[in-house]
Amino acid sequence: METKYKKLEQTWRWYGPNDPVTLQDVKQAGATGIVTALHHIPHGEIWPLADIQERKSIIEASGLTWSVVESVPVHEAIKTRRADADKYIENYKISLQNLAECGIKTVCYNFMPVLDWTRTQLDLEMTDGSKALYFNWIDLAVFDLHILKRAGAEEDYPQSVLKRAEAKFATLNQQQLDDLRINVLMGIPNEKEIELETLRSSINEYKQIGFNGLRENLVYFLSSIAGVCESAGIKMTIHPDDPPYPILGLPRIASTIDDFNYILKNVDLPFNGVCFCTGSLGAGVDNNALEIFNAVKERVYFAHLRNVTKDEDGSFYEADHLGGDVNMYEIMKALSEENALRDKTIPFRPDHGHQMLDDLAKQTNPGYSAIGRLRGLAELRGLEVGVTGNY
Ligand code: DNO
Repeated sequence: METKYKKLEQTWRWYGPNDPVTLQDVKQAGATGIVTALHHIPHGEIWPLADIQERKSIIEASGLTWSVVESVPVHEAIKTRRADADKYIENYKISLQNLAECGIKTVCYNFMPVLDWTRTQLDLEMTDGSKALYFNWIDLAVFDLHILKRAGAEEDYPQSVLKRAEAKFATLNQQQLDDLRINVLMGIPNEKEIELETLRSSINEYKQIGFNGLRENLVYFLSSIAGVCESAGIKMTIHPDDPPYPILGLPRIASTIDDFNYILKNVDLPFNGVCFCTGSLGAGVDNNALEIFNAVKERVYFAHLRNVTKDEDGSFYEADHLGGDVNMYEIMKALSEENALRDKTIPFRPDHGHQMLDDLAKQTNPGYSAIGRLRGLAELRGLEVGVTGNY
């Protein structure tokens, strides 16, 4: 059937050769593009051409393509604009040039202080026995007050949360507190772990910077890399804060429609784009993911599709891709309309997935086991055919 639509590019996050999910598995799931990064290179160092080429050939030898880099991490010195920020920005520019030389031109990054995405539990059992990632305000408050012991933390929570946190803390044993600490501090597989001490000193550093300062630092970073991106054809896509509100006293600047408008308008060039993540945005009680998409759609160069179910205090768990609070049907329609206008197809990946079936007995990366994502991709792919008629 003739339609104006073309298919979105179906991609899959792969953590590299150590990922328990193999490239062959990815092919069986039906994705054609790979989203990956050189996780072995410490944040801030240059990504050598040879390492990029090696990774690219491994991917291509399996008949797949490396479509998106997620992420080239932004060093903390840049986010905080320390005295040596410019040195790290220069390194970043060289990494981008090296990637462009290998034909890899869509880059995802985030500007979240210290911690990347944050959850308090990684195995919340669903009624069907599968396991999901969970962010619970009560547990975060327990971490903040009793593990991190942040000065002034109690001022950041409503009385009702503080009360419930105290009651919960009284029931937890040392093992449970250790698990909570590990979950909150958990980072990206194969990358350096954050220690409590580092988190404490970063919190102090960001206190001086604040919301406006962090925004300015992002604009400075984007303005500094603009020339390289525009001339090499790189598209930068900022990942929304996850969750999309301040936690642990740290500022957040990529959480709301106003934030994205600010980011795009202040460096108003095509390279400056957004990774549209329905799960991160959907966790904001005041966010409407579709409204945000419509506001920024011309600059969306990558999409993460996943769903969340929130409760009244803003805690949320990761729902099935076609379940939860985000209306994925509306999102898929809007994304497909935008994609129809593009020369270059928009890549999306099924973001996270429940740990289910055989994966329940396996060692998996939280959110990134194979079968839950396979289910997500299959559902999203079917949804796309349904909304576009592009069979
Ligand atoms: C979590 C991911 C994030 C994301 C980075 C992008 O599953 O969506 O870790 O990769 O924030 O820089």
